[in-house]
Amino acid sequence: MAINTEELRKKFEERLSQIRNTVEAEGLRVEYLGKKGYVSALLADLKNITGEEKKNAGQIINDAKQFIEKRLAEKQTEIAAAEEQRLIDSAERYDPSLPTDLQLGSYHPITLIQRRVEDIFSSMGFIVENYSEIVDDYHCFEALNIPKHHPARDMQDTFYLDNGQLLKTHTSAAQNYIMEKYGAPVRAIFPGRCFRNESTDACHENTFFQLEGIMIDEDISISNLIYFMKTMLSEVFEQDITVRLRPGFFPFVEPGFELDISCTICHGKGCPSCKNSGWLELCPCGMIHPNVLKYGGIDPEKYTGFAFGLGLTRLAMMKYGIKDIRMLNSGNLKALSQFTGR
Ligand code: FA5
Repeated sequence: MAINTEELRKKFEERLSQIRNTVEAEGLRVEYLGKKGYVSALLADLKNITGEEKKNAGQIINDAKQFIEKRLAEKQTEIAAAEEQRLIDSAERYDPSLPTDLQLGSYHPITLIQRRVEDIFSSMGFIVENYSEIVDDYHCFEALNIPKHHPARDMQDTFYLDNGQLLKTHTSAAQNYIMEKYGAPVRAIFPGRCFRNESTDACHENTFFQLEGIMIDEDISISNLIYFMKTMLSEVFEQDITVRLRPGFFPFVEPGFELDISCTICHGKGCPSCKNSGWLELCPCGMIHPNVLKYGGIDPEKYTGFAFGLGLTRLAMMKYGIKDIRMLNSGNLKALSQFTGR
């Protein structure tokens, strides 16, 4: 039985000329060189012949196989070159005179600290939620037990839009949304940018970040709150830091606490970064007020929970030793890069 691969090569060439991309090229390779391909079928036929004839036929098939492999490789190179050209043709024009020694960027200290805190809470079963920067009065205040004309609003004067909405003054504005969305039990954190009509100084900005957290379940107590606060701070700082917990008033928690950190810039001695007090208010917290649970559709007879509002921007200051909070919004790459290792 004589083996002839002329027809096979001709058909292959015909098919090859129609190939336009790597996927089609791979398909053709499988069709010809795959286990069930034409070449394998020819090789299987060898068992029907013997001796010199078998040797010759084997050689012919091998030649054909090598020919196909070579032509496929050439086609792949051709496709890659065409693809590159296509990208070059479609690419935006660039200025070849731009300097080539541009420094790589780095993450902002707040992004770094936010990711760290998110990782810590995620590992403890908290979900991470996003919330809008523009909110309504109900979510920012009323659903948090702060009715109109309540004096607590004075502390959080903000920027109002013409349509009555406002730039959120605190991440607590998302509490009601999270409660309605998930019901109880729930563990969630929600970082976000906050805005306040505020005179700025070394530890106050008009635009800053907080990271809020709530945990609601049956039998949640202050001990749970303290445990999570301690865990978060020791994981963030990875060294001993001094904190203090004192009573604090927020209409949406009862009881409420102020959690202060001993200033890491002056080590508690007093400096402009901590308004010379040696302490910085960092993470107020408390047990969620029953009214707030009720507004969120959660039965306060059955469930209790804690909430905290971590000052993320201040945490970045304390973690990286940033003396003046205003530097964080300054866009000064040279200054910022000191804290992020680039
Ligand atoms: C609040 O915003 C409450 N929503 C926090 C809260 C949540 C209390 C849940 C209880 C339960 P306060 O206004 O104190 O509270 O802000 C919280 C933290 O945000 C402060 O401790 C501080 O770390 C940070 N912060 C507040 N104002 C500024 C500011 N102007 N600049 C930088 N950081 C600020």
